Formats: sequence, C-alpha cells, structure tokens
Amino acid sequence: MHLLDLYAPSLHGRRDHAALEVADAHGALQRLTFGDLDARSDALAAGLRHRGLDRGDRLAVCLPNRLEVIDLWLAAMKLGLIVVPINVLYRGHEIGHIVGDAGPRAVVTTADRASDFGSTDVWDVEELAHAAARPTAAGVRPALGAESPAALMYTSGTTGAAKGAVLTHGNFVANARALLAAWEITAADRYLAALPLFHVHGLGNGLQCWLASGCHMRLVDRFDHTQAQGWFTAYRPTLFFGVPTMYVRLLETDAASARAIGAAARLFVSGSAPLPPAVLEAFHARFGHVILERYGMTETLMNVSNPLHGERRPGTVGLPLPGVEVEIRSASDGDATAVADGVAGELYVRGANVCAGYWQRPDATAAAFRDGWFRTGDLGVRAPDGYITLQGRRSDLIISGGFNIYPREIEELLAALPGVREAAVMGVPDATRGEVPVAYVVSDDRRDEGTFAAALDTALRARIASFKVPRAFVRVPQLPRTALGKVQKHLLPPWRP
Ligand code: MCA
Ligand code: AMP
Repeated sequence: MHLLDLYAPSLHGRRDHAALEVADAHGALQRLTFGDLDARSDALAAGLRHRGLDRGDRLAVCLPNRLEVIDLWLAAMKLGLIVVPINVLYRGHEIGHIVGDAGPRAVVTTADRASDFGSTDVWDVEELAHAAARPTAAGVRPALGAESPAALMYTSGTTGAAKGAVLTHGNFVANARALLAAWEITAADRYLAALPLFHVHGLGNGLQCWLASGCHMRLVDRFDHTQAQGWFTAYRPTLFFGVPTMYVRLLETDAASARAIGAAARLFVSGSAPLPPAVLEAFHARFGHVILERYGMTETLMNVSNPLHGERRPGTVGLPLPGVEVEIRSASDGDATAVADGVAGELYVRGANVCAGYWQRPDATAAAFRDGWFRTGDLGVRAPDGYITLQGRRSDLIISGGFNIYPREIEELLAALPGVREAAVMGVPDATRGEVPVAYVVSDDRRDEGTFAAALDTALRARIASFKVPRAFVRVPQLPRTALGKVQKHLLPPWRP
C-alpha cells in the first residue's frame, strides 16, 4: 500500500467536505475541501512534470507552514518524487550539507531565501502557487509501492553530520494507521497544526493523520505563544500535537479560557523531547486533560505511546504502538542481548514504521541495524507491566524546544573560528525550552570576554540555525580530559544565567 491509497478515502471519498483552514499571504483565512486539495495537487503535479521532474527525483522544500507545502507534498506523492524537507531556521552550513548530500533537482523556497542554496536550482514558491491554482486533468501516475521512498528526512543520529533517513510510503502508512487506531482519530476530529511540517512530528504524524482520517485541520505558519490562546479559542480543536515547550507556553492561558479550550478538546499529545511531570500536572489542573506522551524518532516515526484509555503514566512514554516491537538490550557495544524488565538498556525497534536506511550511506545503515532491529541510541527501562521510561541517550544530543542540537557540529564550527583553540558544548536545563546549549571555549584571544563572545555569536548565527547558537560562551583555561583524551563534560564548571 502507498500513500495515495491511504489518502483516497479523504481526497476522493470526502471530496466535498471541508478539509483545511489556512491564512493566505494577506492573513485572510482560506477554506478548502479535500476535492480542492486533490485538484490543486493534480495541477501542481502537471507543473512539476512540465519542469522535468520524474519519479525518484528529489525535491527539496524549505518553507514555513503554508498551503503550498501541502500542495507540494501531495503533488510529489502523485509523481513518485522524494521530498527533502529543510528546516527554515537552517543557514548556509546546514543547507549546504543537505543539498550536497540529497542532490535535489530543485529547491522550492521563498524569494528572500534564494541566495542560501548555492548552485541548486531555486524555484520560487509564489510561481509554483500559480500552477496549483490552474485546473488541469490528472496526469499518468507511476506505479508506487510500500517500498517507494517518499521523503529524505535529515537527522544526525549519533554522529555530527546529518544523514537522510529514507522514509518510504509504507513507513508513513504504517505510522498513520497505528496512530489512528491508538488515538482513535476520525473524520470528526478538528486538528490544530502548529508544528513545523519540515520535521517528522508535524509531517509524519500531523499531516498524515489528517489526510488519513479525513478530519479538519487548521494550519498555522508557526507556533507563536502570543497567539496560541486565540487560535484555540477560535478554532476549538479536538486534537493537538505539540512539543513540551508548547505545553509550557500554553500554561500562560488564563483559567477560564483554559477550561473552555479543555472542554472542546479530546486529546493533547506531546513528544520529541521529555515532558516534565510537573508540566503534565500543571496542564491537567488548568485544562482538565492528562497530556498523552509518546516516543518516536525521525528514522522510525512513532514507536511507543501512553494509552488513550487507561493510565497515562507521568514520566513514561507508555507501551509499544500496534505493529511496533520494542526490545531493551544491554547497552554495551558487544553482544547486545535483551535485558530483564527493570534493567536499563538500549531500545531496539522493529516494524513497518522503521526507515529503509540512510540515503547513500551503506556503512551508516549497516551500523544502525542489528539482525533486523533498528538501534535507537535511546536508553530506557521497561516496568513489569510493560510501560517504558526513557533515561537519556547514548550520545550527547541536546533537545531545545523539540529541535535537535548535536554538540559536535557546534564544537567543530567553533574550533575553526579565529581565537578558539578548542570548545565543548553542553546542554543546560531551561524551564521553557527543556535545554539550551552553552559553550566552553579555550582561547588565545586577547579581547575582553564580552567582545569575544559577541564575535563568536555573530559568526555562528551566520552559519547555523539560531536555536543551536550557545546561550553563553564561557572561557576556560583547558577542557577536562580523561587519560585517553576524551572530554569530561560533567567536570566543566556549572553555568548559571
Ligand atoms: C521557532 N522559531 C522559528 C520557528 N520555530 N522561526 C521560524 N519558524 C519556526 N517554525 C525561532 C524563533 O524565531 C526564535 O528564534 C526561536 O525559534 C524561539 O522562538 P519563540 O517564539 O521564543 O518560541 P518558543 O515559545 O520558545 O517555542 C519554540 C517552538 C519551536 C515553537 C516550540 O521550538 C518549535 O517549533 N519546536 C518544534 C520542533 C519540532 O517539530 N520537533 C520535532 C522533530 P531565536 O532562537 O533567535 O530567539 S521530530 C522528532 O523529534 C521526533 C521524530 C519526534 O518524536 O517527534
Ligand atoms: P529526532 O532525531 O529529531 O528524530 O529526535 C528523536 C529523539 O527525540 C529520540 O531519539 C529521543 O531521544 C527524543 N524523543 C522523542 N520523543 C521523546 C519523548 N517523549 N521523551 C523523551 N525523548 C524523546
């Protein structure tokens, strides 16, 4: 089964039903039916084919949430293209790596971003939007199967350089079906989509659950905590997916509005980073809902979820989703054998949700799988009744507001800057974002600390996404190291804002 089969009951079966509400460039709400979306993507598919795109070609998309992202996704699926979503916050360093690796035929973006893409063909989204608005008959469809790649999603896994996880039609179908069944999502739902569509949480869960269930969606360009209360109050969603930072922000909602929002809602889901039990409790008190926490990964889509009915246990991610097997194995690098309940280990996952490997990286793919199981790099423990608790990762990944930061990427960039001899980057706790990065720098620069830090900040902002730029640059005489030369980050002096 491929994605067009999954969407058919909505795109064809619910042609005349309201599907989507999204603001246009002037802020006016556009309302579309599933039939409108089907027709727009037929027209855009014809336009893309006219530009020479064919099955298996990669098409990069670097856009904030807007109607054209949906048109592009559907048109790409109709042509058998492979979508390469790029985080809009990424800058030259990250973008150069992704387009160099994925080799897209073109990137679709806004005119102001055109210069960020080097020699790659850049297509202005506004021009393509005209193609989507012109009625065209559906073209010839390539024969697709569950194994056909649908997207390359770039993620760093355990190393610094991002790799493209090859997510197939079958992966997205399996994930959407598991979530529809587990969370009882139906055409009667109203989904408020505030997660970015360039990562798995918004794309793999949000967009696919909407298209598979035929429910209604209100899409906003990005989560803005100053507007969130207004969206909830006006749209009255039954369903919301968010990262913990969004739930922390929603706690600012006044008590009466929170009660009204809670009364209209059916389900709030959290993932991408740990949800602090105190946030779960405060949200329950204010909105009258126990947030349902689940666990996934770019390479595997969703693996484990607290139940819709039954206990949503704070601090845990719940039980394996339908069709997903989870094994906890000893975290040593030798023979990784399954451990007993109550014993900590590394999570291994198997199921139709697991990606086909990494784009053109046979070595990385081989290292990620062991006898058919995907090695997540996440550490955790299973209780005798099956509930899984995550306990961190093998590698030192920082998750800030649900966005991933690999210390090594920033350490390498810092070490290449003038005045920096070496650097170590660490995550420190932050009440809103969960964690934020802080850099420790060994330097022979003579400037005062403030001037030097400002220079490093400016240099990094030009190269990488703002959420990766360290909150502070602490000068240290040397980095603490083991006898083997490995930096011992836990021995660095604590940083306080
Ligand atoms: C954040 N910023 C953005 C966006 N999001 N800019 C443009 N478009 C966006 N979509 C920038 C802001 O300009 C600002 O920059 C900074 O990020 C924080 O903005 P602020 O308004 O203070 O936001 P916040 O209230 O702190 O909330 C941040 C956020 C954002 C909206 C929650 O972190 C976010 O969208 N997180 C979702 C990430 C996500 O989808 N992760 C899923 C990965 P400056 O830093 O310069 O101030 S998939 C995954 O992890 C797996 C598979 C899973 O399990 O889901
Ligand atoms: P990504 O690399 O963006 O796919 O992020 C996946 C990682 O996010 C996982 O390997 C986990 O470490 C983390 N993650 C996702 N959901 C949760 C959760 N509910 N609690 C803790 N960590 C999570």
